[in-house]
Amino acid sequence: MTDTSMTYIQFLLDERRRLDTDRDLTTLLHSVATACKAISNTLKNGALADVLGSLESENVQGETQKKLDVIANDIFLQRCEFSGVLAAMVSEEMDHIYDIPSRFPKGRYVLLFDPLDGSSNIDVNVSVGSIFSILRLPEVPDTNSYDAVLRPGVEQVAAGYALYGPSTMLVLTTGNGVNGFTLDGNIGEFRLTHHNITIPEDAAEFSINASRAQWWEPPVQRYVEECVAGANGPRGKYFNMRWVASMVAEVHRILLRGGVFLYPIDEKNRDAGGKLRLFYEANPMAYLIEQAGGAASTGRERIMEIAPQSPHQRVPVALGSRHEIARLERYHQEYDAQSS
Ligand code: P6P
Repeated sequence: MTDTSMTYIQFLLDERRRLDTDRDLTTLLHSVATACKAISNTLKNGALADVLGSLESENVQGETQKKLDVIANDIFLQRCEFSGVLAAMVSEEMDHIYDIPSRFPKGRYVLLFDPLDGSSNIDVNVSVGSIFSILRLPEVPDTNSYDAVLRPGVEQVAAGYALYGPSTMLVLTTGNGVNGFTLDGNIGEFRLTHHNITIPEDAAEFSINASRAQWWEPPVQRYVEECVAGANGPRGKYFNMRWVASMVAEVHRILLRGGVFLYPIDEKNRDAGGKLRLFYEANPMAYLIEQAGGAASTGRERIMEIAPQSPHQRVPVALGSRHEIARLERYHQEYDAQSS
């Protein structure tokens, strides 16, 4: 019986005892949580702390960096390199793979992360998050090259996110289900509040940036139009729509009450491969959604089976309640069969 007042580190130690989890993974997951607590603390003062606004710089994605993008990235680097169990880190905010400084021991783990997802929401005080994915290499590499870390999502050993919302939460999977923890400000620790999160198989909400409708492929247009048609349409029921422009907030809502999140490939982003990044957005969220009983697809293939070609690769994303994703995949199959 899991004690829901259990702290995050107690939960990790309990999992390690019950499931013989690798000690180094426990160490790394503790370091990640510490980084998320530090970021939460930095965010909460907002404009009072002079950390809002943008920098002159752009990241590897060609996106203008927010001050907090860089601050959050530095917090992840400092808090996690110290763990002594990492071979390298890959961040949305860094062009190149981050080698662990020689003053720290190295290990077999690779941490892939988006330090502050949805940061365009920061200046208007809307929820943002941090997303992380963890791979374990066969051995400690002498030198780091991206080749060593270009592994498919099915090889993740852990993934999760921190959601900096009305409360700060950390949601985690190590391949044994999904559990949610809420930051207790009184003790400065995450405490287990959402044990064994299971996503509803059906949905009554969909999330998509509807301003891009003119560029969607027909199967996506069909799916969304049927949702909008509601009770008088083919679905025979009403759907609500949500778009927070913060993937972490969308995925969290979907994990707790069902739904689908779609960022499909479209005429405008096709050359880039889509909008969301495989390594530190799509794969970790896909792992969480699948572990909670949902599905995560590009519309045509399982996200976690994609063989990565580059560390900042973008992919189409459709994830959420299993029955909805199956329907969307069927629409893509029918469209592709008709087109060919
Ligand atoms: P758009 C944030 O930049 C992000 O990567 C996701 O968190 C979010 O779901 C999406 O992009 C928002 O995209 O096109 O609405 O700005």
